[in-house]
Amino acid sequence: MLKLRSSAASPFGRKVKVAALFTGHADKLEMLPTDTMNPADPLRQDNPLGKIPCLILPDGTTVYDSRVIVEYLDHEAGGGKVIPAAWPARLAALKLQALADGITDAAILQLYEGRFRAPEKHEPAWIAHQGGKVERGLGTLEANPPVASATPDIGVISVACMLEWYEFRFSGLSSGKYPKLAAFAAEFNRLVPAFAKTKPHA
Ligand SMILES: N[C@@H](CCC(=O)N[C@@H](CS)C(=O)NCC(=O)O)C(=O)O
Repeated sequence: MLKLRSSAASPFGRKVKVAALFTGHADKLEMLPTDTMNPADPLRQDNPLGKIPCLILPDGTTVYDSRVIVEYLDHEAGGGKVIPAAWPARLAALKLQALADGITDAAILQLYEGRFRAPEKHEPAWIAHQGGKVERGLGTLEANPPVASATPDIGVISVACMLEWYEFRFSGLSSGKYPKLAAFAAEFNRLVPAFAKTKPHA
C-alpha cells in the first residue's frame, strides 16, 4: 500500500489522486490527512519542506513533490499513462503542467499573504506581482484552452485541478472572465466522472 500525506483542499494533492486513477493506483493509495501548519504533524519528518503532497512507499521511502510523485506513479504503471512517452506530446504535457502549477503557486502565495500577515501588513505590490502571474497564466490558457479527454495527460489533469481549486478559493471560474476554461472544466467533469470525488473542500 502507498500512503499519501495530503489534505482535502490541496490542488497538488488532487493532481496526484487524479493521476492515480489513470495509473491504476487509486485503490492502492491510503490517505493520511495532514496539517501543514502543525509542527507536530509527521509531515515534516517525511518532507523537510513541510509541503503536501508527500507519498510514502511501502519500504518507507518518501517522494515529493507532486510532479515527482506523478512521475513515480506513471513509471510504476509502465510509463506513458499520464505522462506521454513520446515527444513532442511529452514536452507539451509537462509544459502545461508547469503553467497550471505555476498559477496555483502564485495564487497560493496570495492566499498565504492573507493567512500569515495581519491586514495592516499586507503588501499590495507583492499581491499584485503574484496576481499578474495568475492573470497572465489564466489568460494564456483561456486563449488556447486544453482539450478535455477521458484519458487525460498530466497537463490536462493539472489545469482541471488548478481551475477547480481557483474556483474553491477565489470563485475564479464563476466570475465569468474565463468562459472557455469554465467550459473545459465542465467537459472534463463529464468525461471523468471520478474527478468529482476528489473535489476540494475545507
Ligand atoms: N511544488 C509543490 C507545491 C506543493 C504545495 O505548495 N503545497 C501546499 C499545499 S497545496 C503546501 O504544502 N503548503 C504548506 C507550506 O508551504 O508550508 C508540489 O507540486 O507538490
